[in-house]
Amino acid sequence: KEIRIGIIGTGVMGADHAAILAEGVANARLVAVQDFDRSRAETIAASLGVRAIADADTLIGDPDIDAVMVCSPDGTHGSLALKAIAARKPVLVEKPLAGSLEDAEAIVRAEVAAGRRLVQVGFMRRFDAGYREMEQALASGELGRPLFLHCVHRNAVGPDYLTSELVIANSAGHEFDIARYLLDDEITSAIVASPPATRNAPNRQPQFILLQTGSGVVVDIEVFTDAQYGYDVRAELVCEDGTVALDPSPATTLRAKGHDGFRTPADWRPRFRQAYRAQLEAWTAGILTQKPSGSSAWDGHMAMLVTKAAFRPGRRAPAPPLKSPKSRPCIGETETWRR
Ligand code: ISE
Repeated sequence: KEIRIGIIGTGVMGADHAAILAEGVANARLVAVQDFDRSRAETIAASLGVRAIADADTLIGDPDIDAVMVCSPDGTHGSLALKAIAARKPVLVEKPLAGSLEDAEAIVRAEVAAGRRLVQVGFMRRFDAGYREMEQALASGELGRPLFLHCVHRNAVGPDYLTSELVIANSAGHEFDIARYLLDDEITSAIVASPPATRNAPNRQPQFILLQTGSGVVVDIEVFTDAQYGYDVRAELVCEDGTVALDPSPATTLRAKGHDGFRTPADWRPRFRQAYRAQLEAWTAGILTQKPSGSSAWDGHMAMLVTKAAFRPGRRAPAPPLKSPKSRPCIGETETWRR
């Protein structure tokens, strides 16, 4: 059986997912795209030989579409995910899950009411080979108990609309999710310190976030969306008996024009290409086997809850401990969230 997929939003990520699907993903076929910019959708549809659909509601309701990807602007994610749940269609929502925490909670509740997992959130790092190896190293027990997770997340240049708050909500959400995943633990506190805005991006400050998990692991995250030189994601997990870190270097070294090293990509797409593909494969396999993997609605909601705790105008005050997920209504209590 083949899952027929429709993509809502053909901007940077929608177009990237469409290209990966067009290259071929097992048991998946892109059949339609939609964008508020109709001509953009039509151009992509024509180049890939799929249908262009005029509006998102029609795409969700289309009987010839089995599953939906939501790649439209962040503020539209929540309502579209709710519509997909109402139509009982599996939906892969780009992060963040919704434009507000309230909307994210509504999605978790709607999914509970629907009685089955329909939502996956596009936190693709869970499918990155490097993070997977970190996970396996920790699981092997050879490193002992985790103590610190050091993270660096740098973009070359952030988009104009990015505010200090969005630096956390839009970028650091990846670290919140991967920290919860790797450590298999909830985040219980968050504080933030920020240096002044840089001359390259006067409208927003870089952010340094310090988290602690329920079992006491300390997670620090530098998020710098205007680092100029390129895309750079690092992580090192320090444990009792050793550490495991993502290896930043690609397979080759480039020597030219006075430099000896490797190129950094301009954005995240080449760095996480393998992860995006693996995420799509896992999503379609999960639909077919009815055993979903990847970030759930609950995970998407938790990333937003941590964002809220981390970002407060006064900044340095420690956040109140977040409520344990076990005490919240959550389909995670009755289902297995993890692979
Ligand atoms: C973007 O949405 C991503 O998903 C990237 O991985 C991240 O590096 C970037 O900061 C986000 O804006």
